[in-house]
Amino acid sequence: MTASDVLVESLIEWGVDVIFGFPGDGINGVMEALRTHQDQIRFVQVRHEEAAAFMACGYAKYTGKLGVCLATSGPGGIHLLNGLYDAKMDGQPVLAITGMQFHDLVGTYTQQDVALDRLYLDLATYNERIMGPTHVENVVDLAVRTALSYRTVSHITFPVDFQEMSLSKRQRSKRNVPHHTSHADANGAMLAAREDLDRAAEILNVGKKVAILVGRGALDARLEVEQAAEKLGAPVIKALLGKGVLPDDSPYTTGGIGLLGTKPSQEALEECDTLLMIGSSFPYIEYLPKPGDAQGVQIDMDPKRIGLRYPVEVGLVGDSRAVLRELLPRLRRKDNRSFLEKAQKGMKEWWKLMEERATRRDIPMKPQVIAHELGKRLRDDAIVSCDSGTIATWWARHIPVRGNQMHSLSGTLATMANGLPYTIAAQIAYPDRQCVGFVGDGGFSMLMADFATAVKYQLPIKIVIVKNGTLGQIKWEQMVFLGNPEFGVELQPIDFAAFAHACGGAGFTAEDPADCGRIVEEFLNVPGPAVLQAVVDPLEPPLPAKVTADQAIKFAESLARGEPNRTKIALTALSDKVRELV
Ligand SMILES: Cc1cc2nc3c(=O)[nH]c(=O)nc-3n(C[C@H](O)[C@H](O)[C@H](O)COP(=O)(O)OP(=O)(O)OC[C@H]3O[C@@H](n4cnc5c(N)ncnc54)[C@H](O)[C@@H]3O)c2cc1C
Ligand SMILES: Cc1ncc(C[n+]2csc(CCOP(=O)(O)OP(=O)(O)O)c2C)c(N)n1
Ligand SMILES: [Mg+2]
Repeated sequence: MTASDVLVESLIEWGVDVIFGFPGDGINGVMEALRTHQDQIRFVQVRHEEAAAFMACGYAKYTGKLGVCLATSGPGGIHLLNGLYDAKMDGQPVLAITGMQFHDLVGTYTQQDVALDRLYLDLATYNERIMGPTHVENVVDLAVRTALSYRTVSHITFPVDFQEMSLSKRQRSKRNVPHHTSHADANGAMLAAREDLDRAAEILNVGKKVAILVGRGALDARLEVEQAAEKLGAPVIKALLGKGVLPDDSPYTTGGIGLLGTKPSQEALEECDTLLMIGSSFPYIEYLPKPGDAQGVQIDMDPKRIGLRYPVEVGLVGDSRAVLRELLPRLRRKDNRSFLEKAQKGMKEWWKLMEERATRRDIPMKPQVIAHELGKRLRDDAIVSCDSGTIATWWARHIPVRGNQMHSLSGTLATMANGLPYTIAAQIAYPDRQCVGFVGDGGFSMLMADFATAVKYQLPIKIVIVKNGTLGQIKWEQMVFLGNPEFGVELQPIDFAAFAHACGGAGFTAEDPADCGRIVEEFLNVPGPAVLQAVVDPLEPPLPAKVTADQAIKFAESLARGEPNRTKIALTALSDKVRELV
């Protein structure tokens, strides 16, 4: 038995059945153990290690289980970094396994001699270098347990000569008793103190206009959130990673908040006298009530995060569902429903506005049209992964959550390029669910080679690429936040449908709103992996629900200072809401 066998068998005992990675001479000992255990653990070979790390993160997000990725020494381990930071910042349990040079050549300027454990110091909560074959078992157990219990990233780096060393050849140190660690599950049952629950209930019962802000920490508490909203007559505002907490046809939710949020969400937060935050670290604090304007209660599993974004009166530490179950019997049903009713009325108008924007017949097609045509055709079990860009706005607003769909993107890191790998990971975790990516032309092209991975493993993923020929989000930021003309954002066009064909998948193109729905239908029903490029108007601005005077002034300045597309933008944007302000 080799040290790598110990590693792989420990992972199998922890219930790991898939590893995303890319081989190399620094990790070939582990590759051999994966080869000999392939009936119990699947190795998914990617085309770029960054994609493997995103896949591990997406896998963790959609299953709640540990995601595992693997890379060789030096460059391989370096490539993993962005995806691993995505996992760390969105609180996902991921284990990274990397190779290292021969243990007695480390630190000698030998080839690929990168001290990955030192490189990962800021990243990994558990971060160890294997010191010999008998070290493996202890290190793997603690790495896995740390990632799972702290919902974070662990890293093991493994000198290549140790990887293939036989256990019997190596003497165990005197104090290392064999098999002294364990894989026993240990799910924390942290629950808020009774007096804190009583105080929280008091605040919520007194409040006249209670707003609830939910995030990804409430994804498993849909029923309890609904019950709290019903009792408190409170609109439920969803931070982006909490998009799936309530379906968008729930009478309680006002949808998203922030730049890509809804007007009723913003108004509810502006007007509430009491705020209940459940499993959210929503970072745009300018959208929260002004400190002191509302009484605050916060439920969060992580005690460090209580009072992080809003000065709450009471913090309830624990799992959202467990805490809400304790809190609900303490809440009285409010007779006055006017705050919720106002939000519901606002949402009727909001959905009407969204429908108007998404059913326009202009050519070039508006990006909202493709989101809308896709959203209404998705199955109730769809898993939708988005990327960073203006696509996030179209997805947030025009792809409503239905049934038991799951939706995610890179939230706190807000990186591009995760959409495709997340979709691949979702399809591997759930072979029978509909797995769809909604990405930009910039983000997709960063890791597009991994579309071939979907073809290789016959994963019927569906990737919608919103092709606007530009890094749209940045273009608008240059104009609206800084008042500058766009610069450095144009993209050399790629025919993504032809690319999909070249990889062995199916490729579709939609350009005209008149047949967009039919093409989306055909695309979703094609059996294997497919790409649909939707050619859209690059000049459609992702407008905030309420445009501020400063944004409007900056926007006007950018046009005046020589924005190259100013005439066309004036025609597009000025015909829209911005005209009122510029
Ligand atoms: C292009 C782009 C634009 C964006 N624009 C917006 C925007 O306009 N609006 C927006 O909302 N977001 C936006 N985001 C995302 C944003 O950056 C944040 O990632 C997101 O708002 C955070 O959502 P969250 O609060 O659900 O998750 P997090 O910030 O990750 O917070 C989750 C919280 O839940 C806690 N938790 C976890 N599990 C549990 C549990 N079981 N029980 C209790 N607590 C738990 C965690 O400790 C954490 O405090 C954007 C992202 C991109 C890429
Ligand atoms: C790795 C990375 N690089 C740069 C950025 C900054 N950024 C955010 S959105 C964006 C543009 C995305 O362009 P595209 O994928 O085409 O989507 P669009 O905005 O056009 O819809 C950029 C460059 C980022 N978030 N991540
Ligand atoms: Mg783009």
